[in-house]
Amino acid sequence: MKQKSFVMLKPDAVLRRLAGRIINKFEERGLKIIAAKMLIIQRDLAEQHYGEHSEKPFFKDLVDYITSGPVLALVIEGEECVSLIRKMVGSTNPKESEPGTIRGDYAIDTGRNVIHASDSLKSAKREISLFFSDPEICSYILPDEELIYEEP
Ligand code: IDP
Ligand code: MG
Repeated sequence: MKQKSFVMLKPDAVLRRLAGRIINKFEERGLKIIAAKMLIIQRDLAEQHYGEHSEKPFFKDLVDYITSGPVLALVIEGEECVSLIRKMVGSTNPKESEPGTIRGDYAIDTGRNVIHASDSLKSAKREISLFFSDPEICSYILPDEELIYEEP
């Protein structure tokens, strides 16, 4: 089933000039970028986005981190892409991420783990609507979809 996921390159990824390399991994996999936006997240949006963690001891540090510089927010589309992208991203703690995953290649500390990706279809819908309006999401067909999918 075709799904949309919310992906965000965190400030460390942008400041370390890793955005191109990370986006490249999604494109090479065959996934489709259907929205993109660079922004400096305001505190209230960060607190909403990470609302499920509001009682955790790391919450303030997490909000400080995510608001510390520009992020690149993306909506990515593809078959079963929510779980597929989570696998590409790797474990929350990059020390446990496999090499070849994004965190396994580019990160060491949990508090500087370079990327966010939705953990379920429900989270994806909520997160996409926090960051993007409907007209900002582009619906289009890639010319080579039959080379990626048996039944595009
Ligand atoms: P996820 O990003 O892999 O979905 P979550 O558990 O949803 O991981 O946590 C959200 C973010 O909060 C993580 O990506 C990481 O930046 C930060 N975080 C999670 N656990 C810790 C921690 O124990 N210490 C510091 N930061 C943490
Ligand atoms: Mg999460």
